[in-house]
Amino acid sequence: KADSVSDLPDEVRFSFTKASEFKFTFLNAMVELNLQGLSTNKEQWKNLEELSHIFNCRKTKVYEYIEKNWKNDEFFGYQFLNGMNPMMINCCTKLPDNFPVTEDMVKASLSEKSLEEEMQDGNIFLVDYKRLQGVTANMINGKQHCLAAPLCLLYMTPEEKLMPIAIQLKQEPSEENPIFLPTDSEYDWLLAKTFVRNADFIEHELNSHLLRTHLLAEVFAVSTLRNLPMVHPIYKLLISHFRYTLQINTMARESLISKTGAITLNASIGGPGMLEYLKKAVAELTYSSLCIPEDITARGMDDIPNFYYRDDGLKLWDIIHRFVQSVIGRYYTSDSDVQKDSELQNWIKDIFFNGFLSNASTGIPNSFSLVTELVKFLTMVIFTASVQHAAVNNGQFDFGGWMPNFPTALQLPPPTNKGQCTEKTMLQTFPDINTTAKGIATVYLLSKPSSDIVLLGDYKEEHFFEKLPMQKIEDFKQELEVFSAEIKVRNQRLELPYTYLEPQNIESSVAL
Ligand SMILES: *[C@@H]1O[C@H](CO)[C@@H](O)[C@H](O)[C@H]1NC(C)=O
Ligand SMILES: *[C@@H]1O[C@H](CO)[C@@H](O)[C@H](O)[C@H]1NC(C)=O
Ligand SMILES: CC(=O)N[C@H]1CO[C@H](CO)[C@@H](O)[C@@H]1O
Ligand SMILES: [Fe+2]
Repeated sequence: KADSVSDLPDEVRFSFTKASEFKFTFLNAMVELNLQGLSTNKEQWKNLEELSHIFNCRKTKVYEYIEKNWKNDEFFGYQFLNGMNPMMINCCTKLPDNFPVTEDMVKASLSEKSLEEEMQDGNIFLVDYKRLQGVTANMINGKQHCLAAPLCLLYMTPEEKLMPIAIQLKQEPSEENPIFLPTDSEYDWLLAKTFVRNADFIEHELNSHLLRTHLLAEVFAVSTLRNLPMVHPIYKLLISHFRYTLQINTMARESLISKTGAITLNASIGGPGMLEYLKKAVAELTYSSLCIPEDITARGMDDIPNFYYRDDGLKLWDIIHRFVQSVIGRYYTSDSDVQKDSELQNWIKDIFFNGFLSNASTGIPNSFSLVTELVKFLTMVIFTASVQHAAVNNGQFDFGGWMPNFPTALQLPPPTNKGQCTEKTMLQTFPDINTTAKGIATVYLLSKPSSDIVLLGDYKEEHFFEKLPMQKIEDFKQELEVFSAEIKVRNQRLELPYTYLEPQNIESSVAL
């Protein structure tokens, strides 16, 4: 019910440091990035060297890597595992009926076996943006923009490279909806991949990032503030994981997704399309998809090699789970302690009714009867607010700063035939110069850490004072440190290190 930040209670507001550093002011970001000269330039890009040249400050190592490798199929595949949105890819054991890929089409991409055999062996993967079908695309700079709802098939080669092997840009198969292949002309294939990247941008920002971390953390935060007194052990355990969440979300509603917000106006999905899309995403939200061990298994992603989001995420889930279990075990010594705690029961009911609209099929409980259920739920809450948010938030500038890799908006419709696309088509499809600049400023702002950041495990505000939970917090920190060292060793052998889930890069709450 807070329309603006001033409606929020003092204790959940930003500190002075954070407030003065962080404003969703695009002007500031544009100035910082030296882009202000572009804000009224509604021309199209004439070539990509221009983009590379104009935007040349504050590039990160990953940014530079991507600028060099964005056209590369192997890197395109890599991003489904370790890019900004590791949530979309599934193992594919049977082609969907609306994606009629034939053996002939993919023969050149496979090693020896047939597509059918590779599917049986678990080497074929699918990314399906079907939620985008029928969603209204946005008007930007007075021009109607376009959205695809692509399907993309990938193959894990014996050399452990995940390669895209077929892309269909719309859901309904037809003559005007060809299946693009790596053997097509350079620009046919590149443009098909570009539509996938734009669809991924939308899925990422609105579903993986906004809905599944920011908005859920808000649900948990509000229920905690409404139902648990400060002396309650679960309040003490959780409250630091909600630091700044209500304010950042209120600001995001005002500046990014309100009627005049940057994403509403300047990304390819905005206005009515954003709500159409979010309704679908909410309807598909389930408890098990928020619990990484279950989510990975449900997607058939247990065994695929080089999936660092999974490796690090599962490890962190376990560390958090052990920590929660040890603290909660101190206060709830039997299941009946859980059943009798009416404040706790009201807490989960509020989450169920107001956060998940009383939809029992989501799997979200509306009461707790076992200590183990409680421990799992609290693990999910802490994981969502910290680890999951870090995975989808912190690399936004790394992966989205070089616009062609993560375009916020596209202005030509998906091609309906092959052999027509040239470099010019691609440049005409990309967003205008000032739309691009706004996009860069947005992803820059959204991944710029604040100087008063609190990291996972750093319970700076001391709510607990009993010996046992204090000790468990120390143990938790220790485990995170050990894990951090393991990741560093692993990363040394990677061409592109996966750093987003290194504990010293994980903020304890959704605060950005
Ligand atoms: C781009 O510049 C034009 C003026 O040339 C302006 O009308 C438009 O609002 C700008 N678009 C964006 C996305 O900033
Ligand atoms: C309830 O959740 C299930 C599982 O996610 C979903 O299939 C169903 O559409 C949802 N119902 C509503 C009314 O959103
Ligand atoms: C917040 C923001 O960047 N809004 C811009 C989005 O685009 C419109 C025009 O399409 C501009 O007027 C806004 O300034
Ligand atoms: Fe965020």
